[in-house]
Amino acid sequence: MTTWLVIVLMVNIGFHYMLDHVLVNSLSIIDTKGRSIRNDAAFGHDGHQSEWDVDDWWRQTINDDIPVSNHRDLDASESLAMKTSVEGLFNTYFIKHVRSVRVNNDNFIRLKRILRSKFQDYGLKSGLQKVDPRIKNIANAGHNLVGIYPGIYRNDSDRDSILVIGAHYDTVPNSVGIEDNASGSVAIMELARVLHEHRCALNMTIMFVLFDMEEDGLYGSKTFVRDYLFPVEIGMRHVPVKGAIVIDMLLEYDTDPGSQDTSHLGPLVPSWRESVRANHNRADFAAVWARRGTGDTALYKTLKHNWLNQSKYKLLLLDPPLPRLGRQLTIGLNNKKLTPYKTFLRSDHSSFWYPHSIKDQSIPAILLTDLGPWRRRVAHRYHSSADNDKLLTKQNLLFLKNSIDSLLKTIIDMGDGRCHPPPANSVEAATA
Ligand SMILES: *[C@@H]1O[C@H](CO)[C@@H](O)[C@H](O)[C@H]1NC(C)=O
Ligand SMILES: *[C@@H]1O[C@H](CO)[C@@H](O)[C@H](O)[C@H]1NC(C)=O
Ligand SMILES: *[C@@H]1O[C@H](CO)[C@@H](O)[C@H](O)[C@H]1NC(C)=O
Ligand SMILES: *[C@H]1O[C@H](CO)[C@@H](O)[C@H](O)[C@H]1NC(C)=O
Repeated sequence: MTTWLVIVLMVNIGFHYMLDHVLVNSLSIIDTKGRSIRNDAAFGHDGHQSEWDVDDWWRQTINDDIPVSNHRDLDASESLAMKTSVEGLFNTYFIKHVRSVRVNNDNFIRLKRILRSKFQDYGLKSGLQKVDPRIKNIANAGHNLVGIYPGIYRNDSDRDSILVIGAHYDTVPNSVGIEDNASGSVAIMELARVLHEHRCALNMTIMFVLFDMEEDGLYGSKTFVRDYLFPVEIGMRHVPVKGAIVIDMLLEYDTDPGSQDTSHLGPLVPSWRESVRANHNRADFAAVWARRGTGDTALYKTLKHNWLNQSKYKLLLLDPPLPRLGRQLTIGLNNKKLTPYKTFLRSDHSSFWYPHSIKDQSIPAILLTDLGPWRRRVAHRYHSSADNDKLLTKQNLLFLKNSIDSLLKTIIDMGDGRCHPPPANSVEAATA
């Protein structure tokens, strides 16, 4: 989660009414008039699409300046860990290093190469999209790692659609960021692996993205939405985006009464506070952040419908009354009433809510999170060196696994998936 914010809220009640009925049942992209965005004009293209080639566009927009790792980068123990446990995923990729373009960049580059080659092993079309920070004192570029799991209609843009599943893989400079946000990154790698291993045929394309530079101001996700998702997939290929599920911190689970603090978010979403209170303030749930009355709600409902073991692992909605479309989110920190709600913009999902320079459009997007910064055992570790492997308890790993399984079920449900048993020699993911 980032504490940095450029996005400013703006009140513009005038836009609200016309969207209500349009958005509730819609998971596709809408503009301020409630139309699906299918016209080139919005993107400055002339509408001719006969000659373009997806691979060409991929080459132009997704930078390949860090090559795939050769497999020597992965030693045998790492590969084994990969195959046998969710905990192994943390060990393989994330435990050892701070991941920030501000420090240790060589290690981070090495990790980027390894993860990219893993995406390729999983049959994903993968690439690293350069993120130009343009911030003082950052010498190194960031890279979003994109991996596309093609749906059966990937080459037929009239029938294809896209679901983005994203998480940031960078950390603040002083932390290995096990919670924040290796946990979300692990979920991405595992979802990709399992879809591949089960040869799932989906009627929509899944775009897995590991965002860089979240901690520097959501730069990675902004770059992805602005420079790739909108101009290429929506503008050129005309493929509707069903939504984005962003995972940021998804590890901490605590059944002790009083383990969930509601003092910060509670006043903003009283209905959520009530349900937590009724459960003696236990931190035994995953949370979804969504804009009330938008396509976000439908995404949440689909996730909830597919959520596993709900009596043990709850899924709770926080849906503050935020302005709904991009432009409405752009002004308004000035408005004192809305200022407290800015906290709901502090991860990569808000780059889809407010697609940066494409002012009137918005993509349904939800954040899936454990609310770590407001959870007893995490609060004092947040953004510090104490966000480390001590959080990899069996209880936490089982919670993460349940979330990954639930996300998988959601993806297969949304894409009407047909999956196969894995090959006999593979090992199913299991937690320690
Ligand atoms: C789409 O077309 C490309 C190039 O012809 C091909 O390699 C790929 O397998 C096709 N993908 C699907 C999902 O049909
Ligand atoms: C969670 O649900 C799955 C699928 O229904 C089941 O196999 C598993 O045993 C459950 N786990 C727990 C901890 O209840
Ligand atoms: C894909 O599957 C979903 C869920 O069954 C269905 O609603 C949708 O119409 C299907 N889309 C296509 C293009 O077949
Ligand atoms: C994920 O990690 C970063 C810090 O490493 C943090 O700024 C961001 O707020 C985290 N996301 C959530 C949902 O906490």
